[in-house]
Amino acid sequence: MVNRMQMNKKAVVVLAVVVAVTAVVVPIIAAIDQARRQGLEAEQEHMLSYAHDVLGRSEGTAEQFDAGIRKLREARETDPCSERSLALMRDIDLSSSYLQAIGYVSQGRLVCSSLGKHGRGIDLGPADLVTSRGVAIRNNLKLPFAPDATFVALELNGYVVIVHKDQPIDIKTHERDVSLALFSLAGKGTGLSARGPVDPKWINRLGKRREVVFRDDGYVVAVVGSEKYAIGALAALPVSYLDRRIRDVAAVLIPLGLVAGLTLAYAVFWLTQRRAAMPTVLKAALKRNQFFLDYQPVVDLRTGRCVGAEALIRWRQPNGSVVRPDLFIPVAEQTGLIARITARMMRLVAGGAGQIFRAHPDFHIAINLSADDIQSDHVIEALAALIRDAGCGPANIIVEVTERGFLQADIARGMLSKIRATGVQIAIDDFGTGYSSLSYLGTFELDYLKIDKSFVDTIGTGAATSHVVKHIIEMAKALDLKMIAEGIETEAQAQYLREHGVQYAQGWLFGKPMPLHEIAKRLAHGA
Ligand code: G
Ligand code: G
Ligand code: MN
Repeated sequence: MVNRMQMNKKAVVVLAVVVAVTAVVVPIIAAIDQARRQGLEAEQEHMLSYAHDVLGRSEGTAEQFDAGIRKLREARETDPCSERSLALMRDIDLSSSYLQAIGYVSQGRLVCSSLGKHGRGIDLGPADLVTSRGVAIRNNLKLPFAPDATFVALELNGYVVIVHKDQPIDIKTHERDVSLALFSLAGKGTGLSARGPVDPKWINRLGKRREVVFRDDGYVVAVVGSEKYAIGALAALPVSYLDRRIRDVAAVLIPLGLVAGLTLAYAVFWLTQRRAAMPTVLKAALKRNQFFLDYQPVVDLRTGRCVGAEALIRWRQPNGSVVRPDLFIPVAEQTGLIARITARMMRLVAGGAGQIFRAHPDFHIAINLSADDIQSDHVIEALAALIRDAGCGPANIIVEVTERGFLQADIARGMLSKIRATGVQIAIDDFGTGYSSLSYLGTFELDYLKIDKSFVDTIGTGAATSHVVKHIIEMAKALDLKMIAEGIETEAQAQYLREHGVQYAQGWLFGKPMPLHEIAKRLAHGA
């Protein structure tokens, strides 16, 4: 039996941990995977837009090249290096954002340009490729007046423009490791300028399309081709860049998820264990006499004298901690143990209060009954036994019933009537916090109405609900009920209640729940 229970317990722990960790980690992994996929998509978009940027700059260059050469030809100067020609070249140069220079070439030599006359001319060397339109391209040009820079020269009909080789790929990218390239589609993908590693076979993937995006060998690649010129551009990002970012995120999220999962598992396990164990533990507590009573003084508001006390049950666990009734009374009610607890509470009152009743014949003790308690006749016998054993009269006992106890109205009405017939008095507890209809109230035989702490708390606050307490008082008066106000903490509250005719009060202002012998001490001192 013990073995089986231990096995079950182990199985529950394992199950709780597996379920909770799965419940937390699986969504995290799914989220990471989703983030990776979205990241990949976003990077594909980025690459496409970079490739278009590069292409756009090159197309701009090509347009300015065409326009510049057209202007020079339309000028029809007989001497291409005349002062007027040079002035026109400077004009074109200044108004063309992409062009570094525009000039005249004769037999492979740059004779003059927007920069001036070049003496015997600068040798441009042979063309690297010639496009179908007849544009001769030199793609790694060095010029003596700018030895550190590399240029590209585009020549057509004796005119040439010179641009920085890096000009088309000189764009800002969000990611550090982006490869960019501009290439000519004429010479089977001859690179014109590039940065970062570029695989020539990527260019071929474009085929006849205008743009293509794909993944290849660890890269996200976008390739685009121009509609007007025989040029294309590409942008590529190593996937490892994304993986690194995702790994950083996962390195934080997954341990966090594990911790959250384990915490959740522990909480679930702890709660289920506790709940499942409660009835068993309550039974054991009854058997081992772990319940005891504290008593909270009830005072007469006019004289300030202690006229009675409310018995409040507590459960001292073996480890010494004291459990308050709000935690175990509901469980006892749900599991049918409340009758045994009520019986125990009454025996504790009977066992302890005899002496006080003998010394103070007018003293009263209020006991709390739960809704179930007033559904059966047992309570009548139990009260009779309590009165006999405590050696008091029935008027020394007040039974507190919460509004919930009135729900089965007919049975409750009959029971309360029977109890009252024995001379025991009845108080309605926690009044106003339940949901019973007010019209019922007049049909029950009652002696006291306990004004709940939540209404007392509103006194003097100016809150919208602060006038409710006045109505409760008026209603109690109309029904001819005596009043006990609960939870009084300030003299102002006591003053207000006193002025409005409330007779009795309980609260920290007068005394917290305490052992019965403390109450006896107070009575002896006449406090
Ligand atoms: O003072 P304390 O926190 O213990 O009171 C909590 C609530 O528990 C009170 O509202 C009171 O009505 C209820 N209570 C205290 N003792 C008993 C008891 O013996 N039986 C029942 N049914 N309720 C009790
Ligand atoms: O059964 P009943 O609802 O009357 O229980 C009253 C509850 O309110 C108990 O838990 C008791 O300890 C608590 N209590 C009693 N007087 C005061 C008080 O003046 N202030 C506060 N905050 N709690 C009180
Ligand atoms: Mn009470």
